[in-house]
Amino acid sequence: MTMPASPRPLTQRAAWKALAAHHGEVRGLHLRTLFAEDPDRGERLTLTAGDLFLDYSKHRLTDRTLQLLLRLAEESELGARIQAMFRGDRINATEGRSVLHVALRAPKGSTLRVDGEDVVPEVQTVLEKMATFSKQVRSGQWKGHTGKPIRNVVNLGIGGSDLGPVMAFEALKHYSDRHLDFRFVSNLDGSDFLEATRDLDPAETLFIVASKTFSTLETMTNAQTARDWLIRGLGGEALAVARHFVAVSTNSEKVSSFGIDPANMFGFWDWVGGRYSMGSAIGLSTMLAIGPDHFRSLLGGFHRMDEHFRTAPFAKNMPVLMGLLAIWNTNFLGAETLAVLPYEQYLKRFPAYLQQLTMESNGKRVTLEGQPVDYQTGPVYWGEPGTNGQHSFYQLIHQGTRLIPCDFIAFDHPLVPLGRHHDLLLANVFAQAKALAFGKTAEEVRTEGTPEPLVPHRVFEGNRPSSVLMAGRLTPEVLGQLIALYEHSVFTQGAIWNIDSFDQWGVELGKALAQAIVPELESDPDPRLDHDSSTNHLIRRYRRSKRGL
Ligand code: G6Q
Repeated sequence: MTMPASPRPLTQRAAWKALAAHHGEVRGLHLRTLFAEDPDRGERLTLTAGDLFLDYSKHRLTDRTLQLLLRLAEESELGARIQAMFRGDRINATEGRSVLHVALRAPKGSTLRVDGEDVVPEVQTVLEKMATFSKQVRSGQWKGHTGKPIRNVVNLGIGGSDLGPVMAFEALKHYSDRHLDFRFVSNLDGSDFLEATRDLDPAETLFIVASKTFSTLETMTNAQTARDWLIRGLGGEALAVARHFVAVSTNSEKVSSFGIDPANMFGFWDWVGGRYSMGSAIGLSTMLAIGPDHFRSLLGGFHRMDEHFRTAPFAKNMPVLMGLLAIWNTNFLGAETLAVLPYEQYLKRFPAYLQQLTMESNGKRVTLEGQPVDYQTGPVYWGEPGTNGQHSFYQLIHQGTRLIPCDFIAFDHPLVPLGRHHDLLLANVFAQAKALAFGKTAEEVRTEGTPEPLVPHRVFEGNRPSSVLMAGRLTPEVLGQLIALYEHSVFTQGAIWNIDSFDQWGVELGKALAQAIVPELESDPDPRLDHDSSTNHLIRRYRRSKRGL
């Protein structure tokens, strides 16, 4: 296992100690005061990177805070870690793997090496194969077993092989070919498959089995069910599989033993982590939906942010800054979660996508050296599109007892203008961020003539931090930049916490236990159960109920 040399333990770094002391000095400061004392704050504490604009002025920090956070990044050797990633070092130490999703979006002709071998040409070859296939399907040239063109595409995948494709499909629907219908099946629960396929004609349906390992229980179970469904629907023709199934995987042996022609397999590599894979062949459904040119623009957007992250000085580096804001809010202000609030309905699956990216990456409790951390790591990311959330959970953000930093995401232009909708939408973004920061004092509430007993209920304390992230409009290129921004912010946080942001051992235990329990649920004679009393009882109860007892 290769382990990069680590800097001094986090809480012993000079900048960390200075931040802890500094927090004691500024904890009482209210955003009202910070803004009153610095009239230019709202213009000054902003940053542009590529097509993205970030207003971070409504965070509870001073220039000194920023200075110390930037020093913390230096002391954490963030620069060296960024270089190590781009150099193809095996920075995923516990799995001994390089972490090179940036190679997926590197332009033709550039070079990124893994073990001395330039991986960019293979990436480009797969992209070209995807493009050829996409054009055939989109034009109707690719025919199903009975000679009909494909009308429906069903992606079978889970986790990193599902969340990126679903999110990107929803986000870029505006650019998609509306003649094709896209469905995404991930859950082991059979109702997911049944609902997704109930109105589809097998003769017009293409399944993409998206699985890096081609051994994931959920995806393989769904793929088997899909195979049966297809063969049943096409009159028992096993040959039909060849025209209706393609695979995205790193495992060609398993793909061919499933019955998929390796010619219809789109490969990727073990240096692409599942949750970082939507720019690889895992994005095949995205390319089928929006076409190869838009897919290239999406990759171009990713690359633009990759380059910004790699080259911009930390003080002007948007992902670094966002990562540092998360560190400040999590480790010093004590925030436990972060709400992602896109004011763009097409981004409705973006918070779910980010949950995996952020929480699977930074939900770790030991350092790279295996020592328990003595500080908090990854916050809980969650969210829903605005304005919907305003009519539900925003109450707690405004007046609850917890501190919940928010990322508002909005666009200057709607994809399709419709009356006054966009001005009304944007007014709400600005108003929410303002209300969270400045609130409403008791005096202000009284001035409005509020009866005294109601005054405490109508006071908004304010001082709730938020970022406002904006771009011109939601294009494939902008989406690429937005995702890469969060990816690299996650990297920044992980580097400072000195954890492995690229493994996910935490998902293993439950999987292994489930494998052991399956035969206990399926066996005919009552099995001997050696679990704890709760698990034993749950299994017995389920077995009884299943038999109608
Ligand atoms: C992501 C995780 C995980 C993975 C799924 C699907 O980083 O590794 O979510 O993507 O378990 O794995 P397969 O693609 O191998 O089916």
